[in-house]
Amino acid sequence: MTAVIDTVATWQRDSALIAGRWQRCTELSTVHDPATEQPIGTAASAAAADVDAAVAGARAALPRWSRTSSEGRAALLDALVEQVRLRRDELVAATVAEVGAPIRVASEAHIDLGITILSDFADLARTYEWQSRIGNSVLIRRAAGVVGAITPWNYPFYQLVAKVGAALAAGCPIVVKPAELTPLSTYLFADATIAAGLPAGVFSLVPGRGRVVGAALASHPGVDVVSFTGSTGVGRTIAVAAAENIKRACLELGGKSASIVLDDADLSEAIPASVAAGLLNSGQTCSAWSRLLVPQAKYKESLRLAADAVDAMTVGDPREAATDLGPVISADQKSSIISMIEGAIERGARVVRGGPETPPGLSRGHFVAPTILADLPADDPAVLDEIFGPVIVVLPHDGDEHAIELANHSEYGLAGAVWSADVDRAVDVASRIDTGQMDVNGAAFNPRAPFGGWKASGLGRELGPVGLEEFTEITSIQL
Ligand code: TXE
Repeated sequence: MTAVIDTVATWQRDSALIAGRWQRCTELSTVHDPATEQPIGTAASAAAADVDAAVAGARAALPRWSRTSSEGRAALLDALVEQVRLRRDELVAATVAEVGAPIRVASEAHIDLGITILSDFADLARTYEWQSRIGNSVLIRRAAGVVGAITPWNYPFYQLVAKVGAALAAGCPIVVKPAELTPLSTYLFADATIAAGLPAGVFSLVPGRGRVVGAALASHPGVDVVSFTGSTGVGRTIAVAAAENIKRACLELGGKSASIVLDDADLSEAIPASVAAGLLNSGQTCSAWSRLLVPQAKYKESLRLAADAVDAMTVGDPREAATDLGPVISADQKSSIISMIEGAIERGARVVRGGPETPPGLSRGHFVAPTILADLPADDPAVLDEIFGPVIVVLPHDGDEHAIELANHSEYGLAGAVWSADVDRAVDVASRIDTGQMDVNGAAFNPRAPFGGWKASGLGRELGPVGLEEFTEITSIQL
């Protein structure tokens, strides 16, 4: 694996992909490696006029692409999957370099999972029932138009393919703006779209600043659906811009998901698995289980197991195969995480592991120690606010009803977990949490299960048929 990384030089890109052609941009931005703080590449920083041109190209592609048979779209998606697979190692290397994700996490959770999702959309394009009947009506699902996608830096490739796969399967051309901090994997994906023979304008890439390119895309009258993953604050401004143009906004926003351990659960399984999931990608995962709710009678034992799980983790160079946790994305992100940890300590938190100090030997790079906080009241900001770093707060509960109450005491509702020896009991608890997804006893990821949030976690769903439908409109024809 290390050899793959070593072969990669810097990535120098200066263009936007507009209407099937690379067009040079005058302004560039530098991409840095969060583990070394060194520059690793260059990306274009496009202007609002580039968004106009990309949207025009996408609109020109719409009539043909939306009327291409679903089999034809599926075949092109298959070709795209193949081209992405050819670039798999370079995509992993780019993800390690631009996100700071450890190579194992970059391989499995970013790239291989992303490829699974993309190939699932190829299958779905083939098998989805585009027509259904209700009484004397035929309901036809049709492409909703041009999609504008704005992606974040935490899982740049995964978020990209979740949007692109659904849009292309639905027959929608898509214009993508990746996060400024992590555009490199999206450039590699753009190369794959060209090699796969996607028609001009079906996929466009306009890298640049959120307030310039992202804002222009969100408010563009030529965009029919905006699909955004990022902060709740920016999501709100995008929803307003979309509403002004009466267009749909699909928003995947923040989270503060709870892993609920019931009193009959196997702690030795539930606690390490919850800690691993909560800290995955340095906790920069919207669905991270950043709250761990454990039985009051087993609070002490749970904290000990959580501490053991952290002690078993290796924090450091993401290029090393043994590394579990890399840096966080930026100096800004690090200082926001540290100040949230410090605030919690000032308010009386017990630091079970980690804390605000930089881990020894890791002063270069944006490293934050994996942190477990305990003894905080249920209303503490560290319990309620998304920290988006490697920090888990542990709270004791007095039983199932109290655990449900605590889990639902959040402005967010994206994901979560329940652990119990009794699956029916776990499902009953899971079905009472106001959240888009719940996993029972560490269940496997399902690429067809709708993913998305309640409350401030967003609007709409991604993945599978429900995700595809976000990019469709219905025409009902009465016979
Ligand atoms: O996100 P932003 P930031 C949360 C997490 C994190 C916080 C801040 O809590 O600590 O957000 O991260 C683009 N119009 N999440 O500031 O700004 C931007 O260029 C249109 C959770 O980096 O929301 C990027 O492409 N677009 C999350 C994208 O929005 C705009 C993932 C996300 O950046 C824009 C990331 C504007 N006015 C952060 N301003 C998740 N749900 O997974 C910025 N952007």
